Amino acid sequence: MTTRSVPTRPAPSARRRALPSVRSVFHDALDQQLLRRADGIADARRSPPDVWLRAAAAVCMGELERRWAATQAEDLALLTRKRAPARGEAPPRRVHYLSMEFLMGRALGNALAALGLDDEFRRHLAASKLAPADVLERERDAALGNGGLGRLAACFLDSFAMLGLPSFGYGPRYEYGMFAQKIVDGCQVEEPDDWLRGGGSPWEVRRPELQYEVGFGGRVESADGRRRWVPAKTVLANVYDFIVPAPGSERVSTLRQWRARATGSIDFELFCRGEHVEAGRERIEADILNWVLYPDDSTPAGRELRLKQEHFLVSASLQDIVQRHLREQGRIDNFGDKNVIHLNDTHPALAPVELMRLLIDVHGLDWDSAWAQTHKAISYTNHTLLPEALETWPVWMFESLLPRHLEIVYEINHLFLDDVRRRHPHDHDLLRRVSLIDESGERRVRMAALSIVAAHRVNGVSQLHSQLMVQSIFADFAHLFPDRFTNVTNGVTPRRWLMQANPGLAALIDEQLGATWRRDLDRLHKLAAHATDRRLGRAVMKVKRANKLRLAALIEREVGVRVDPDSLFDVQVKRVHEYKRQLLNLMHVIARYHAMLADPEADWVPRTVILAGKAASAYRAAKAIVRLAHDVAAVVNADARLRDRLKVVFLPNYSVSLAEVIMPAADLSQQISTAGLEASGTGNMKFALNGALTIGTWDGANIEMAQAIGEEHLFVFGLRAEQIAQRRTEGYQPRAHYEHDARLRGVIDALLRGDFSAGDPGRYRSLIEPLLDHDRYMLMADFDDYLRAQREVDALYRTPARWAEKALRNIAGMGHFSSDRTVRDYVERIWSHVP
Ligand code: 26Q
Repeated sequence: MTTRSVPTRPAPSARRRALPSVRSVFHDALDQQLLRRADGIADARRSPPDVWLRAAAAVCMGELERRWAATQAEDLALLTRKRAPARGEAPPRRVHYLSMEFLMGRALGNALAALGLDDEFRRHLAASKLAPADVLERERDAALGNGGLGRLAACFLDSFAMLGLPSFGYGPRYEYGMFAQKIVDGCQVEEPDDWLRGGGSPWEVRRPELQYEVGFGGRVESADGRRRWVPAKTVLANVYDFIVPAPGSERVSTLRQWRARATGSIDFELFCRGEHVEAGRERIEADILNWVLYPDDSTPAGRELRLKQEHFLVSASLQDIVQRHLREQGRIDNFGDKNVIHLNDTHPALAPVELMRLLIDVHGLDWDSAWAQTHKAISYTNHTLLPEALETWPVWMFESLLPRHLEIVYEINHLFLDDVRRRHPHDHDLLRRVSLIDESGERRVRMAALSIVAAHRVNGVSQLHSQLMVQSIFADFAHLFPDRFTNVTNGVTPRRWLMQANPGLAALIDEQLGATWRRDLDRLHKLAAHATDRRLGRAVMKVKRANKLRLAALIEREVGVRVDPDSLFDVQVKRVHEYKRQLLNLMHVIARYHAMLADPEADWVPRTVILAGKAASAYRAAKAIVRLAHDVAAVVNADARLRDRLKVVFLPNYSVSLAEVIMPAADLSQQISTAGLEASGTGNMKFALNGALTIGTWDGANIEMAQAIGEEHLFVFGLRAEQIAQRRTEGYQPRAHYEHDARLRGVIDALLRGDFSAGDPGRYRSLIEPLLDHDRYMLMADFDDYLRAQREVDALYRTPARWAEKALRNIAGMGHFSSDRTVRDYVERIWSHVP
């Protein structure tokens, strides 16, 4: 076993280059764009901020492309150098991060900061009487992801650039990203997110010289003892690169996105017969692959189009990787020594199968050599323990779409099960449980089993999650391959989530510590020594108040509710899912409402409860929760007896850019999932990094945050994962909580009576009644302790100096949760490891 490292430092020559040319070009490019606007018809339709946006992006692109070429040249030199590695030094590998999702958000702010052009930009705009935000906010989010998993991939690209890691991200170029959420009469309505309209993204670099064919369907032939796939249909895969820079690094990282195109043109004969739609069928079929990002409702629909999309991503990416490898190395038999292929969940789990097919059928390796290279290259991250969320595909569908791939899956399974049988000769049930084919009903291919067998490393995303993973869903595999499983706790990029989103706080930290924390987030720990400094505490709260004013203005603009910036901003923003328990949050709001009405003269701490998040379109309970948030808000916000001391706001269309405004303005961060179910969470990190205090369960990364910050500086409540499991085995009876707790009874009765149903009493029956019988996510069990923790929150908020001290301790503890650290951990524990 050898340990090899992936280099993560930019070459010194790259660091020295300065940027005078960019600055001078800046002015000219802007002027040109503005002139064209005056003259041109197309540009006349754009507003000045839109013109500035395109102009600034164009200027950045010039420099980004230069850096991209330099980065590629350096990587090439590094990966092809002839010199043998010195003792202890390791041969380099390139990391390929395959993901169906990259939730990038906006790019201009990041690019300007990374290229050191933000001051210049501000000065130019000032002359036109514009603020940077006027322009930055015109950019549409690239929302090609659902939530945490997709945003994590985007944070990793940022850290790849920062660390100078030779790498490529690979993803699909969806024409419609995460749907836009509209609220109509309190209900979520989904609208397509046409993010490319009006001229497309200014950040894409089309690379026409690269093009691959991706096959579907057909049959498998044998010739000269070799198997050969003859697809029934092929589509072309075209490349759109997205370049990601980082401040203080000349190195950039790349997101390579694939777009499907028809191989042929229209069927002219059909066209001439007037059958226009039929004539264009091939083009439309190819196009459909690019249309939409599938929503995560944690119950994969198993739709054929999704499998096609996954295969399209994987096949195009692997052809690109193999071709680059051959160009650089001139041989295929060292593929796994030079390349990492990382699977972001099982969505790209066809990668090992496609790689085997390419190595054997196309490049002539024998099975064993191909498998050795594949196993060296593949690693896999799991992001969920919910068994119903594990991806499987019906064998018949797999076979009709990917016949050769199914043969390879069968052969991998055959060899794997032979090995298991040898090691556990009498355990027939074990074979059934670990088989890559689920034979319990309709035969299905298990993508997680495939990923584990193929990968040399499998990781979870927080300590608890990684531990539960090997004890629960993957227990059999962990016994078979004890060394394969590891943990890498998630992180977030401090560039976007602190420096860019909260420049006021960043400047304050600079004043206190100097600027070195910007390159090494661990240095934030030095703030702890100043946590009781009253002046600093006041300064932190002053920045917070300015951020709250900004959010308050946004709230008034978006939903027409006026909120008190001096109230406690209590925030829960994330995908809406039952296990995340937005309903528990609303139950607290109702209990508080009842308590305030019962004692209106008491000295209540004013609160603004802010929620945002999307529900998957087919997920009825989640949609009901969104509606309930609106119904509760309508009642509470209109009740004059509260004298504005409680407000509830649901902000529609949660997105990366909305998060950038919300996170810096939060006082309280709600991270209240049922313990054991939130793999990690990353919103929790963004909040704490911005000085919010967490009210949370002992779950996911909350635990490690509590350990880093000091448990006494968070509001921890609720059953722990092992207690949850114990309750379930004992026979959990939620109704007993209802019977014993008058406040809980008050809340449930009010919901069932229709107090929050606008004259439609049955509206929430199907959401609430199950709480009394099964309460799968144990809201009833945690309700009392949640209210206790909420009282502690109120008590602390009454003493601003103590609150500020804790806010500082939270920030100080967050150094560990930079995605730079996460990526270093991946390099060390996973990507440097060659079995
Ligand atoms: C699968 C098949 C078909 C259609 C959709 C999907 C699908 C898509 C997205 C399934 C799951 C997802 C997304 C999962 C996700 O975001 N998980 C989150 O990952 C974060 C990063 O590791 C964690 O912090 C969160 O705890 C976890 O919920």
